[in-house]
Amino acid sequence: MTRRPLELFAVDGLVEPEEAEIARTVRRFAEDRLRPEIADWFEAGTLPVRELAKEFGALGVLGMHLDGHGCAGTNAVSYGLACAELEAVDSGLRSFVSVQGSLAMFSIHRFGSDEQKREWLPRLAAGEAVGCFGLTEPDFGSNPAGMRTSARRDGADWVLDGTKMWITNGSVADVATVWARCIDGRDDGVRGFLVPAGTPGFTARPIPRKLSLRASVTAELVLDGVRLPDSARLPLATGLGAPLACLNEARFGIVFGALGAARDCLESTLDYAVHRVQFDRPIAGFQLTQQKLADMTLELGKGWLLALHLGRLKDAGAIRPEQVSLGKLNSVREAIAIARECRTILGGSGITLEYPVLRHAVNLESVLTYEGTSEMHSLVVGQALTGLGAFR
Ligand code: TGC
Ligand code: FAD
Repeated sequence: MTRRPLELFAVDGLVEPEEAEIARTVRRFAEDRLRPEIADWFEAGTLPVRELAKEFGALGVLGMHLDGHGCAGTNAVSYGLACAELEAVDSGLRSFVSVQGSLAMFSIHRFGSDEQKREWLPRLAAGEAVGCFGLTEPDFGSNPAGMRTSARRDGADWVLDGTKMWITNGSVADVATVWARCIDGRDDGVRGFLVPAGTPGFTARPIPRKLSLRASVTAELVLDGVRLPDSARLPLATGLGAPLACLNEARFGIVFGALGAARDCLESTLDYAVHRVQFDRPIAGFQLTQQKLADMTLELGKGWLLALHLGRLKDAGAIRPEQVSLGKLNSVREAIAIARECRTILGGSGITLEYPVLRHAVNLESVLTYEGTSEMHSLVVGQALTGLGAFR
């Protein structure tokens, strides 16, 4: 008889019944609807975004931690647990939900006008519209402060020029939150704009031949003289702090999400190890295998406890950005280590799509890089400890 690794940490007792019910509901959907398809989507390098968006909308996970405008209004822990259940199937699925809810919707919810909220949030929550979030540029990834995408005032309008790179959902989105540097002479601050798909001068090109996050759409956005009315500007977003505040939300989802991937690796590997026989014994019975299983269980459990703690801090309105960085750094680092170690236990079987482990491992390479690389999060923590910024 095997036990689920997280049972050893009695984590169920740390979750409220309502939170557990949300996690169970998302898990059922993930296992019944998404798990049977994911290897094919990954192999084909595709995701049926439009179809899934509506199903995620009906499930209530799009912008679930936001209030009003058709959003579910759950607490942060519930949102985190939902991210874990989705990422237990594939990081690309959690990525879709993160970008839609925590980046596109959050940017409108926090920084948008009432009119923008009314126009976009109910449709985005229902999955009738898809959103994306364009901050990164070809030459400015870790350092978005250097962005070149510009917003120039022309009469009552704005004209946007520039390129955004690696944008999740970019080529399927109905609306893009685009961050640009204002160049109207008096003001060089960063501003956010809502750019509807089909606006003249706005194009999106899918990035092909990805080896990671294959069940996710990633695109380059080009803005070539895109003319927008002032009503397309997010009125409350002034400065780089605005997009960075959105990132806190998505990074929080990853704190839980990456551990969902790690949990899936460990559970499937445990199951394999007790059935796989070598030298006339299940490989789970060898001490070296047990040491790997014990060490991975320890890191998964520690990460889960940290995630729950950060979730409680967030629900109390007391979480700081450097604490989110601690969580993202730990969860992704340990999840990747767990995925790679699990792969060794699976032997040759571990390199196929029959098992989720190598798929999770290569996905986690993207998760390690996006939403701030592990190096950036180390530097955020280093700055919080020393008071000295070491970015530049
Ligand atoms: P710095 O001078 O430190 O800050 C500028 C202003 O922003 C404020 N701030 C924050 N506010 C809220 N939350 C945070 N986490 C914040 N970090 C900084 C700060 O207080 C300041 O405000 P003010 O009022 O004084 O102006 O900025 P910096 O240029 O030194 O940069 C700091 C650094 C390196 C941490 C930041 O640039 C950074 O986080 N870089 C990483 C970039 C990143 O994470 N990009 C992610 C793009 S989106 C994405 O990857 C989506 S993937 C989604 C998916 O598919 O799941
Ligand atoms: P770089 O910033 O060039 O970094 C390269 C390496 O240099 C990294 O190891 C980095 O840590 C290191 N480095 C850089 N500066 C320093 C320093 N000061 N000290 C030490 N090391 C340093 N962006 C969006 O805006 N929206 C999205 O939806 C989105 N989705 C994405 C989806 C995928 C699949 C991927 C892969 C990326 C996505 N991104 C998105 C972009 C992502 O946020 C960036 O890739 C990330 O911020 C890193 O930027 P970069 O790739 O330009 O790497």
